[in-house]
Amino acid sequence: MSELKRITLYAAVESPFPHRVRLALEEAQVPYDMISISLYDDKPEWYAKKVYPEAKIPYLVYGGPKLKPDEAPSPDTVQLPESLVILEFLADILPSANLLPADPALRAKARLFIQAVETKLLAAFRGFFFMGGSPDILVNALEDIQRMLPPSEGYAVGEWSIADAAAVPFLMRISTMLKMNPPTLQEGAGERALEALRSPRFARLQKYVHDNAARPSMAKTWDEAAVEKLMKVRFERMAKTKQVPAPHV
Ligand SMILES: N[C@@H](CCC(=O)N[C@@H](CS)C(=O)NCC(=O)O)C(=O)O
Repeated sequence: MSELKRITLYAAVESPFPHRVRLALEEAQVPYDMISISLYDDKPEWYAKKVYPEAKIPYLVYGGPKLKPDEAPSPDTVQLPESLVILEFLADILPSANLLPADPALRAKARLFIQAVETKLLAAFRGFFFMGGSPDILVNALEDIQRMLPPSEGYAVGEWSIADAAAVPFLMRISTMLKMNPPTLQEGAGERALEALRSPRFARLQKYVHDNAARPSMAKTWDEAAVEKLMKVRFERMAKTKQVPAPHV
């Protein structure tokens, strides 16, 4: 394997998309520099100007020297947006970390799981939490995800993989956000969703989240207080302005 280059990740602790990438980096046990980007009103101007014109996170730079926060990465580095593309890139450059299984059938299964997360789970997450949709939207999507897990134990495709990195940042935030009972939800919707998720019907998904939460990669990357703080501000703003958020979270 060629020598590993420096990895720099632009991220924010509260956001699920960069959380995916951090989980994979921690699981691979490779060093990386993280440059924190404040989101929304506080987003630094230099980020769009010097780093990524769309100004979203995550953004990964592979190669080059250590970067100061407001410095432009060198053009001869690999620079990638999009959390799922970054996860695949990490699996490719870090083959010994087994971020994806070697078996083609299991790799395909991992990608199907990721696709279900990106389409069904994210749509339900937005529909329920941000657009005041019914609890069934969330419960049905979570049932779809649960159904794709191995029956009694193990991660999405057996051993831990980037399929788990894709899903678990959202699953962790769903529990946290339900406990907050956001003002954007329909009356009683939060309690109904929470009751369903805590019921035996979701025993397998509960075990899956618990097993992921117990991994050192989660301990190093999950900051529930930071997530709560940011989401509280966002929910209050949405409830006040009845603003439907852009298609990101
Ligand atoms: N599809 C992208 C979504 C990235 C995304 O929407 N990130 C949000 C934070 S969670 C963001 O940067 N929002 C700030 C903005 O759009 O101004 C991915 O998977 O990386």
